[in-house]
Amino acid sequence: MSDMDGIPCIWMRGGTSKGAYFLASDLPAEESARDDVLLRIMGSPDPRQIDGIGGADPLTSKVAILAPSSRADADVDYLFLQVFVDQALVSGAQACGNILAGVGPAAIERGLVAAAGDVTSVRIHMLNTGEVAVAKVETPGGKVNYHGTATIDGVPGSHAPIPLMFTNIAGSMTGGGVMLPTGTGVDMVEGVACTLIDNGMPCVIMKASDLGVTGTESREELEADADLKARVEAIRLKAGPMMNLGDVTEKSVPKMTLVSAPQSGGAISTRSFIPHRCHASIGVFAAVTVASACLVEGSPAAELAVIPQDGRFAIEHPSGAAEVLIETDESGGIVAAGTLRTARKLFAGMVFP
Ligand code: NQM
Repeated sequence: MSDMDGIPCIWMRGGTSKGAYFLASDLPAEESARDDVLLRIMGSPDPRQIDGIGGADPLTSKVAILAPSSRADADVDYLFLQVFVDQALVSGAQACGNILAGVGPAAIERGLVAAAGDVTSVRIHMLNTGEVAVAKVETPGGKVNYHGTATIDGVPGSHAPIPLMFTNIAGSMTGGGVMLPTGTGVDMVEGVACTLIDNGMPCVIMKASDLGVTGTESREELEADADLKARVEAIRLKAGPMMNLGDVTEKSVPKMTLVSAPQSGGAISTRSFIPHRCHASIGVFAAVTVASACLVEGSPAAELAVIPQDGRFAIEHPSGAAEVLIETDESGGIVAAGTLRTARKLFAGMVFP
């Protein structure tokens, strides 16, 4: 690839995140060459990402790589990559349900999936975890429609709804098809009661009060609290190996979620470190995982949660709440989870590494 070669790219908001969507066939096949290209495109490492298109925030320094599906029960393969802002790191060690919201639209726009009627169901094979998500995308007249009346907290305005449904996401990264990798709902780590859990996203869930905060602080206040961040990171480094994630020093998982009693009529209130910056809202799979933790008897989240009777959990976060739908069987086991997102195509063209 010469310096003059541009790479076709769609810049899209997916849920409460923003990222660059590529076809795998437009990027170098070899991983380290691909990662070098992505670091250059985003402008990393640099806290301002001034020499790239990243937005100087982990939530706007994300990449989706799409390809024709490698399995019969899906339409498109989706690899999520987190491009670190201030480190020369590109990590596939997590999924992303927000960027996932843009995958259906991008796959249709780039011709990987044909629009089928007014609403096209896109089965997305999430390569990071191996599971399949189903997204419903409005496609009147065979074209993706982004305009509509659906709203999600953390995004101004309203857009076309993109419902996302997931099955079999327990142990997505921690393995074994189980939600609780240590086999228990409460582990003491560095003297703090934690739930080590993965129902779509590896998370460590702790009571904010056990870390000396209320859990109602703003993102900025929590990010300025160096002592809190050091304690949370010490817990994370111990929890990683306990969750079968190995040494997590250079990984963006597990996410660290502080929970407190709901403030606005939801199921529970959250503040999440992802893992070093505090999330402006909450990740999709992280929200599903927090809702799941609320159902783990005796856990820190269960002690604070108000469980909804209709399976619709409003997971409160710094800019509102994310709605998670949890379906359970007669024995209370979680069989499916879902959420509503929106996406918006912002720019399509060539990006120059
Ligand atoms: O948990 C941020 C986001 C995410 C991930 C993060 C996500 C998810 O909000 O599914 O969406 O936790 O790093 O985009």
